[in-house]
Amino acid sequence: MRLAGSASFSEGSGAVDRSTSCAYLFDMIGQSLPQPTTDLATLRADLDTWGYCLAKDLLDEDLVAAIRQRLSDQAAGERAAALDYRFPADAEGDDVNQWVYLLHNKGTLFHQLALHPVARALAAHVLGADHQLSAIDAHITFPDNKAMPLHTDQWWMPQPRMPGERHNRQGDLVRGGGPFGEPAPSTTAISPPMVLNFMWMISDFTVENGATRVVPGSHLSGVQPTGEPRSDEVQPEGTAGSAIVWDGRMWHGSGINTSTGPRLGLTTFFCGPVVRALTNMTYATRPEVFEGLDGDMKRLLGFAPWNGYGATDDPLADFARPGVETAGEL
Ligand SMILES: O=C(O)CCC(=O)C(=O)O
Repeated sequence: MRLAGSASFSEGSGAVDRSTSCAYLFDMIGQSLPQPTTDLATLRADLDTWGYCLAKDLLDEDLVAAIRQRLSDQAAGERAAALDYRFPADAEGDDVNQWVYLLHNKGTLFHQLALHPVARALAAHVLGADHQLSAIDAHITFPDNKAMPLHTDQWWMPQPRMPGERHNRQGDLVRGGGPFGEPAPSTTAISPPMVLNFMWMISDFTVENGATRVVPGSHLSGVQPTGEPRSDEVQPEGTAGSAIVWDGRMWHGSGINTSTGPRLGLTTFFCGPVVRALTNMTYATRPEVFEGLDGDMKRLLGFAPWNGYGATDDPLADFARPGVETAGEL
């Protein structure tokens, strides 16, 4: 594994401003940054300490090859049919990369990723035993792309406030609207993680092909990045079939692909059961796909009420019912 920008950390020479950076953690904890591992206890500890972890060798070669083929075919098919999604340059700063959404509709082999025991164990560790899928999408970074601005995945989470202070109105928060600050740990209470991004490496992730950039320890800062690149970013590399996993508060963004081929990332993005999912799973799941889902996958997609939330007519039912099956005007 190579870490872009790691020189600033390892030199310990003041290359990074220790009053504002999470670099101080190296001195305080005396640990190295997360390394790829298959040990679940280490993965959990890395998530807690650094805000991300590197889960090694989760999928065997044949499964990775099958997923890569299905994803590549789907991406090419969507592009040929002019259904491919690229963000407008003024929205995400990049209009080269392709996003392939709602992968659970596009091949049952993708369901294995959402149901994978390590993914579920880490989702449970961060979010609790009950969690849902917020998205199951691929992010394919192509050569000549732009770096994604640093961001967190829960910019919409209100900051804690002391009694008497004006509270943050959740519905008024805007993406990219701060509060901004430095990634050093907060000295006051911060919000918990509400989402977990489990980014599967369907091809090798390298510095050259735009591996995800992260700012270690930034999940404890309680603030948002401005989007600008930073000297304390690192860019962990990993092999296909592995995953980089991060806490929703972590500062991160995809990298620049200077290689000659695409980087295939696939996120099974988990959220707590009262968080609105990024993609509208219950509306978007195709009927023939729904028919083939088992209970666990239905629960992950949000078809099951959670303590009454997400119910249709019966809060205690195992699964919500579509409108056509509920009572209308009588
Ligand atoms: O594709 C990547 O490396 C990062 C994607 C990302 O930032 C996100 O899903 O929030």
